[in-house]
Amino acid sequence: MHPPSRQDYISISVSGQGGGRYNNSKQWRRQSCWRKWKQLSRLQRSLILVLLFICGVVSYPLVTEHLRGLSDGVQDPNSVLRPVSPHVLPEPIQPGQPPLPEQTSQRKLSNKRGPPVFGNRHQKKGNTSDTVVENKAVDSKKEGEEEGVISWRGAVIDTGQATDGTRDGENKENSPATQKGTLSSSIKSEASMLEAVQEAFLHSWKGYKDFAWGHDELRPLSKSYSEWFGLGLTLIDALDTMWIMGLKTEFEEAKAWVATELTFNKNVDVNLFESTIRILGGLLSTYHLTGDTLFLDKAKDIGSRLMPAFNTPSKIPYSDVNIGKGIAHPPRWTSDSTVAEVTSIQLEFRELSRLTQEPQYQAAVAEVMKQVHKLDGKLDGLVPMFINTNSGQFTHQGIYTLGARADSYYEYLLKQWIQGGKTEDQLLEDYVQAIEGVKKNLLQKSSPNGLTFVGEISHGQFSPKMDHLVCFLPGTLALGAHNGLPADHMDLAKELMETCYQMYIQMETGLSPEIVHFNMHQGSIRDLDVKLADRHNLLRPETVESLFYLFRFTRDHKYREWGWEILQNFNKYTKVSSGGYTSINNVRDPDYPSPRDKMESFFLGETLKYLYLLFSDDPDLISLDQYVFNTEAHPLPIWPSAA
Ligand code: DMJ
Repeated sequence: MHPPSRQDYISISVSGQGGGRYNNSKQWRRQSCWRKWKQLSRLQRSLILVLLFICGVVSYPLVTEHLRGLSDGVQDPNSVLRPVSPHVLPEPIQPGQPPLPEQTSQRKLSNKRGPPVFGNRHQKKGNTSDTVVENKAVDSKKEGEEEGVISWRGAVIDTGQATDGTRDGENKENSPATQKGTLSSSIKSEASMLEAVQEAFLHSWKGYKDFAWGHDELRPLSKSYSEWFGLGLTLIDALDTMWIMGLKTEFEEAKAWVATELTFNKNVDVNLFESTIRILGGLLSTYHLTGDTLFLDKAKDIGSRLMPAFNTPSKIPYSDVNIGKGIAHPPRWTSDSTVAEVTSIQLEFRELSRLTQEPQYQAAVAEVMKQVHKLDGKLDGLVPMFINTNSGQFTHQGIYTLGARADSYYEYLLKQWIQGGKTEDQLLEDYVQAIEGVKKNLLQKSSPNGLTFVGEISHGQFSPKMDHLVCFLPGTLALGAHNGLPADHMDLAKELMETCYQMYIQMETGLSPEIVHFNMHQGSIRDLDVKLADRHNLLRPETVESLFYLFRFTRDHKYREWGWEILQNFNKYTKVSSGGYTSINNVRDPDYPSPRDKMESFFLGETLKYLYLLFSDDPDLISLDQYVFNTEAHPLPIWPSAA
């Protein structure tokens, strides 16, 4: 038995090997107080109540004085409160520089931390490797086409002009846009919000380091780990997050592991998509941020080992590759691949070609895009979920979703276009057409409150089902508007952002389930329902990802407030006292959300990174005019020709 914990989150502790149980200290305390209260006589209870009332009256002026001091402690010279010290950023760490002796992962967070100065390698002019893809992209521009103006079905899109009226970084704290919302009194300063995310990261890292070091994922309850590919997935996914958060000691420890322990010469099957977005993407991004060629060398190694996946009759890649043997294959039960998987590896392979000047990586993924562009079976630009690696045709047609198996196809259309300097018109046309397809076929309003949501089409029937995964869409739409796409993309982004937030706050834990079903009939009591099987939360990033984009482009502080609430709820319901955070089974039961004993690598790679960037006031901390995030939140440079 464990004694009740004093922590203010539900403490999940383990009694004995493998057996976890909730130790809900708050509830325990409540029950015990209530029991004692019931044992008192009526006279005793009355006396206590009178005393409490008198104390309240006497202390009222002191309390209000105290609260006033809290709100204007900086101005009031008599206030006993000290002003909140601004977040002082640390000196950047140089590649190879040893960590300072006082920096341990257990240390208290000091104010002397923050983002390092980035390598900015993409900004180097005259680097021949920068020109490989750039020239090709320029060639693709049609003759006579005006710079930055694309026409799609009669609509002229000025791609040089942000339709949200901003350039990333232009919105300053005192701009009119910032006055749209103010942080409520429950919300902290920028410094303390950043610190709260760092604490969440360090708590996760502690669990990973103590129980899963060098393995794929932490199992925080059983204080062990699980393997997927056996390649240190969490560690690699988290590298650039640590760099961005300025966690030097942790970054150096992880880098040492990459240098000495990480090998891809292993007889293991890996999923092409997952290893591309997490491992190749993570290594490329860390190379760009640090300038350390260790990460580029590792990226080349994994990139070349993944290439056998493209050796298929159709050139549409297989889902799995054995990176040791160089043999690829589809899943055992089918020769299909998932559409999102084969169309969401392009940012990474294109960047690998640009850096190495070896065109085969870019050629392989461009071929996939070319084929998918031409395929029949789309519904107004929306794609089915499966594609056959022999025939190169869509299969299992009839289901159209922005959720699982299709989601990042749409994301990568826009992002490849941005990465390449907004010159590859076909990508833009496919993206804009798909968004029109979403509006025409998938967009509906819920009842009673009229939330805009993205449903699915299943064999001609509309289904009001929306995956949490779809919550990447507000961010992507906002990014498009920022890059000159129609202003109504931004309007839609804001509406969907509200819906995604509602998917959190309407749940008893304040955390979103994996899937919701919206009500559309008149007289509905609530806007959304959750089926029993869909009540889990895997610590996914999509909503906080979109909050980050929306805040960057609007500076509306409500998005930060929403992100702050979500972080608090992760802390309350998914934090494990011995280290790490866990996926949960039931977002509707705050007393027992039923932990799953797994911390996904994207919690460190994406969720906490986006929260950190959301709370940072610095628009140059990964500027959206210089970087494009891959679908695992690893920033890759926008190619220099576009800058
Ligand atoms: C991540 O691996 C990526 O964000 C991917 O695009 C979708 N699934 C997870 C996060 O939910």
